[in-house]
Amino acid sequence: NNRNSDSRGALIVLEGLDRSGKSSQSSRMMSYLEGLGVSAELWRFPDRSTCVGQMISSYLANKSDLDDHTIHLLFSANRWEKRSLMETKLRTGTTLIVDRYSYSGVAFSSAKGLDIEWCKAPEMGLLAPDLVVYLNIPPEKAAERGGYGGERYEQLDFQRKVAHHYQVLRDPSWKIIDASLPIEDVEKPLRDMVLDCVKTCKKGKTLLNLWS
Ligand code: Z5A
Ligand code: MG
Repeated sequence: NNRNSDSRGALIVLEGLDRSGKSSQSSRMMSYLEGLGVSAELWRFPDRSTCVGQMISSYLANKSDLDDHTIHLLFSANRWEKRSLMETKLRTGTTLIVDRYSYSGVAFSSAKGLDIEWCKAPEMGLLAPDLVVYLNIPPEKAAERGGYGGERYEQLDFQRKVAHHYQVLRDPSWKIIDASLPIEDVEKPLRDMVLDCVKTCKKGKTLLNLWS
């Protein structure tokens, strides 16, 4: 492990619809980075291991009902409870590959009809990703993939709305990959984007806050 004290890790976020391949690509990325000797961890939101995460998990499994604003704030709180650990990891040189982040929070809640600015507000002050990769797939194609349909939100008409709201949220810095391609063809450009970002952060790119 040859990190030096002033080099930091990169905050890399994968976003995309249900079944776009975020989890598959995140874990493949971890093996790749490990092989290269890059210090990295795989994180995901929601983090279902915390108390807040358990409330979210029960909501997603349709075991509890919550007002749309309430669940939105819980998703946000679930990121806030990890913020300081996230900053420590990054500043001590660990790269974080994060499977869903604030963009999921805003895209899903605004797809339900909540005001987008209201949705963004509680995310302000969380750490801004150094790289956002959007795994782009038509909702119909994603729905054909395995395991679709178990949880709340896993319905085609709602996924179409979410896709639209991701487009509203998308900014020019996002990298877009065609996620309907075979796994290896998604992985290849993703590797290049990630390595490039890790390199830039190592050189001392400033860590910023989200939307503030
Ligand atoms: N949510 C929210 O509302 N607010 C928030 O703030 C946050 C989340 C953070 C739970 O998320 C829900 O919470 C989610 C958003 C909402 N609801 N929805 N929809 P989650 O992350 O726990 O679960 P998920 O993202 O819904 O779904 P997922 O199943 O984890 O999708 P994925 O990670 O993108 O896909 P995958 O597991 O890698 O792949 C799915 C399948 O496709 C699997 O069988 C793979 O083998 C296959 N696959 C993957 N890539 C390919 C390619 N390239 N070709 C063919 N087949 C492939
Ligand atoms: Mg997943």
